[in-house]
Amino acid sequence: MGKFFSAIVAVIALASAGLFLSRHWMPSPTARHAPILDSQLHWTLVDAGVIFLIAQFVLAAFVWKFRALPDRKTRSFPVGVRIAIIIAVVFIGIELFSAATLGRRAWASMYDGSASNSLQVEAMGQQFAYYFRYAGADGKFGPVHTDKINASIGNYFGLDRANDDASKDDVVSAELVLPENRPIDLFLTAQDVIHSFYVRELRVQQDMVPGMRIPVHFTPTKAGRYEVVCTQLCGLGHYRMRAYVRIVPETEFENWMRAHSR
Ligand SMILES: [Cu+2]
Repeated sequence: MGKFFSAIVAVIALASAGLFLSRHWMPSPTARHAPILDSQLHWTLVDAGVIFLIAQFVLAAFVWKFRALPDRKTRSFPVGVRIAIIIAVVFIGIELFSAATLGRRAWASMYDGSASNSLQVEAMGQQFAYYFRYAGADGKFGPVHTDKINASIGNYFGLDRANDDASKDDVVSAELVLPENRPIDLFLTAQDVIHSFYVRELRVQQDMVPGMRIPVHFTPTKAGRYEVVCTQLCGLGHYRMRAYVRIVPETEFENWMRAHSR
């Protein structure tokens, strides 16, 4: 029986590794920072995968070698704890080292400083939809008045267009339209509970937190229509919380903006 369990452990470990290697799990990227993020993800999985396989094979070997036999007695292994601690410290050290080198670069590619020619857009999550806001011709977002938020009249951001000059030309849309090859500063917030903004192709995944305005920076590189999904369980309608981001050539973006300006 011990030999059988040992073989099962090894087979499950190999099958899981095989499943991981059998295909490329992410869709092809459409943002400039994607290669660095993909390489970070790749090495994290390789690292975790190698440790996983070693641990499973050691487990299988122990089950094989020390399985119960009629004349076998239980023995203690006094230095075992010390060896386990050394192994844990080495592995945690490797993880921290990769986070401080590769991981820091990947993080910086999305969160460090914005470009001077960037387009600024706000994204707001609410149960269970996304809304996006552009500053309009004046380049200024109008102030938000939370008491004026009213979905029934389409005032998702709580704007006071009658009294705030900067709000007058703000463009609000349920679809996120972005120009190709231009740096984007996307400011994420939420109205009610924590949501998230995830676009697989853009390699952008960031929580949207009520009361916070979290910036992410990226440059879309390939025109197309991609799904934005919420990856934080945010209520009963979470499964249907999604929007689309449409990446278009610069001139098409300008036309769209003109058509939606007020
Ligand atoms: Cu949500």
